[in-house]
Amino acid sequence: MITRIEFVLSWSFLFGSLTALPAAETPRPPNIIFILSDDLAQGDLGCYGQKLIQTPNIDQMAKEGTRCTQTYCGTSVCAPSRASLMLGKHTGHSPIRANREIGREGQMPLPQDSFTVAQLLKSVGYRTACIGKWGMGMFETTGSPLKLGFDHFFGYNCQRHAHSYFPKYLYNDDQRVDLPGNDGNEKVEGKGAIYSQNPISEETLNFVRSNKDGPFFLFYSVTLPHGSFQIDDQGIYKDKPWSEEQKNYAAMVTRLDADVGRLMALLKQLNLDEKTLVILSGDNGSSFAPQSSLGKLFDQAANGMRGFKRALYEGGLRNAGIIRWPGVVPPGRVSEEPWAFWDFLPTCAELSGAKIPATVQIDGLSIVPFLKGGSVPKRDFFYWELHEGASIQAVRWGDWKAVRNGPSKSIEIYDLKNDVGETMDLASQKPELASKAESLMAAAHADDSNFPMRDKKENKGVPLGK
Ligand SMILES: [Ca+2]
Repeated sequence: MITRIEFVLSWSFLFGSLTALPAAETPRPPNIIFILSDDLAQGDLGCYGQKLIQTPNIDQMAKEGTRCTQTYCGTSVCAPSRASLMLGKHTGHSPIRANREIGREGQMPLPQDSFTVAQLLKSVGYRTACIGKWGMGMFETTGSPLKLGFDHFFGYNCQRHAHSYFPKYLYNDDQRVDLPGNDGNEKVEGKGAIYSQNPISEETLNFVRSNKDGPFFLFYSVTLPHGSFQIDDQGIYKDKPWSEEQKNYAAMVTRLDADVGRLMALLKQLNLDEKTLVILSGDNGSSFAPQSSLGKLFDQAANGMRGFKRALYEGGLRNAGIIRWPGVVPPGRVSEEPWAFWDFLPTCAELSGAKIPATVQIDGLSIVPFLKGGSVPKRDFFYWELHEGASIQAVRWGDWKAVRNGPSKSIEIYDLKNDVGETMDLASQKPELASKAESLMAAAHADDSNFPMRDKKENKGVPLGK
């Protein structure tokens, strides 16, 4: 009879170095941080060409990782864009396809059968937190972040509440935390003792510190630089010959940058750099038009894209996309390959080994090979819709892009390869592409009685800061 020792010895003799390896370790899945900045435009950041606003920490993050020029948000306003990120669905399938106020505080909630990226990661042992702004359902509704996979919440639940950076209260989980000395004024004149980003940024650092042994998922849904354009300290912009609004906006972006820097420094300090995937993006395009006073000063036309927040032209949809994970994501890469928010959930599934339940339908594809230096997955199309005024739709396949600004409007066709500014509508020259776009839109759009297709008004964008 062979003894265990003899067996190991003979195995060792046969396979030599194989048995010299230590017992196989299960690789630990990475920590995942998604920094989602509210209304941050590509053109706000130095690494995308901004000259006047200082963003040294985010620029450094881009140098250490991959900077994407074609990261697409869910759609071009807050709540539906975030829902797409959380659910892995494009807005033809997502249950939230517009910003919808519900009652005095809160927005239309995610429904009970939602399956979020937080639920996915929690299912394999991640600690999860949403810190900043939620906007997809108050705590008593089915859309509460605490019912949808987040162990911890801190910040604003309601989008409208988040218009003030000196709010009278924030939420710690579902409990109100009063902020004495704040006026809660949503106008630019708002004042107070506690700038909301101070406790919010502290909370992100505390969450990382307390979960350093990981794995953790932090959805850092930072409200900066969304309007109202309020800041506690104009810093290096104080003496610039600019309007108060211009100084405040620049200072808000630089404040966002400083807090990203503090978070990156903490990851380094805790030795978590190589264990943590960090993605930074905006939730929709710039909140102001290139021809506005902010747009002119900060040259938001420099990227050549048409449109901004609330439109489905590229300026409303392409966001900053900076991906950092030392040792895995190649440093210094700039990529034009497109990917979209609905890819985040399946990407997290592949990274964590978590299983997406068979009953959950998603539209995204894992971009893990792209993170590691390869290409984005091949796909048939990207699709967006939005129901703020008219029901508007857009679809991209290859380098072709189609926009329809209302169900009875004609389809516009653009060649993104040669016309990123979407200036030349080719629909009359290429009717076969308009037909193709129409069939793709019809295939991607599932009817939802909450968001009937309607021709209400032209999409004109929104006033500053709204
Ligand atoms: Ca937004």
